[in-house]
Amino acid sequence: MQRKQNSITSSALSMLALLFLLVATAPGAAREDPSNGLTNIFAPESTPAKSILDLSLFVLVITGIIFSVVFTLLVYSIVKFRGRAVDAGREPAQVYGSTQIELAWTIIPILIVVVLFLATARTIHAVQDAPQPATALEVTAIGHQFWWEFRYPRLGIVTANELHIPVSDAAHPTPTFLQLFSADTDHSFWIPQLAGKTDLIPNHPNRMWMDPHRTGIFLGQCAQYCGTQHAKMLLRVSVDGPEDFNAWVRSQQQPAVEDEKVIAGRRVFETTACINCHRIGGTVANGQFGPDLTHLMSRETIASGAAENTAGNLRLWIKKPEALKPGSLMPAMQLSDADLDSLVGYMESLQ
Ligand code: HEC
Ligand SMILES: [Cu+2]
Repeated sequence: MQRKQNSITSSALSMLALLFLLVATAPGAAREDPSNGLTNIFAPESTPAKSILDLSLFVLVITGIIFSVVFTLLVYSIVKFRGRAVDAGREPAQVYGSTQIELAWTIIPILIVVVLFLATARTIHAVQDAPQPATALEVTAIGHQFWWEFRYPRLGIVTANELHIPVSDAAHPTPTFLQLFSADTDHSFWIPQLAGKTDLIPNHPNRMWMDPHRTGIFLGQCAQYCGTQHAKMLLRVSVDGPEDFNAWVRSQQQPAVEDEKVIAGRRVFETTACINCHRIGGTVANGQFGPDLTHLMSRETIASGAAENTAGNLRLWIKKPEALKPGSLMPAMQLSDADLDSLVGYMESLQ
């Protein structure tokens, strides 16, 4: 009996230690460099992400206190009132009811729940009902199996997978407000350091916003299972300084570069099914099913972060999308090696 109680106590103690370790070590990861492929919910860089972290820490502290109080009382009772040899065969003292104690353990939990409810409601209101300032950038994000489409309606830009937004400081707030749509099934937009998760649901536009406080690359991931290649549906947000952002906008607004040297590749593109699925500004290619390729080479990755945007990967991708992303909705087109080479040359001219 004694041994059993000890083992219960020690396993409960080790759980407490584990919980403490988790909480204590997690912020240590905040120093990670975002470009190494990791992201971190404990290092918010934008107002909504910060409000969510603050609320979670507040809830964690309150529940942590409850846990410690209950746990201490539990250990105390187990030790103090354990069965002793001298008590064998005797019944313990019988205690019936205590109005004071009953009131205390009814009212205190109700108060705690009310406090948690109010704190949560306040954060939800601050995040969801934030007014959109006139200086805000508007972006429409559309989830596709298995890539992201980004449209900037006021700027006339369409791009894919890599979102560019301006940094926002207190003196010149330029938050980004996103409208979220889906072209097929449910997806979820989540950049942990910038904002909470928001789902993209067919026929049900959702909204979210973020105001990044520093420049850099922020990574995220589709957070709602949407099919075979859900895991290779990465999000890459480049938060640019005002000048970089304006330069990016100007270059994206240009039609595709026309280069005589790659005319052969362009002909292959325009005479195969590529144009049914892809748009290239200023050409006959006007497909909507796949990513806009007008400025393909301005992106660092292809296929939603599945591979780096290099000539070798582009060739492999066009030859056999399965090799980089099994289950992707781009078909292998069975092109000859010569056609492939000229096609890749054309793709590389799309600056
Ligand atoms: C049936 C429609 C379809 C056809 C035909 C098609 N593609 Fe695609 N393509 C897609 C889809 C869908 C994606 C996105 C795949 C993903 O990331 O899961 C894609 C992605 C790409 C990408 C990567 C773009 C990026 O930014 O990630 C390139 C490059 C590309 N296609 C080139 C081509 C070329 C060249 C052809 C013709 C030989 C072609 N595609 C034919 C549907 C198509
Ligand atoms: Cu998805």
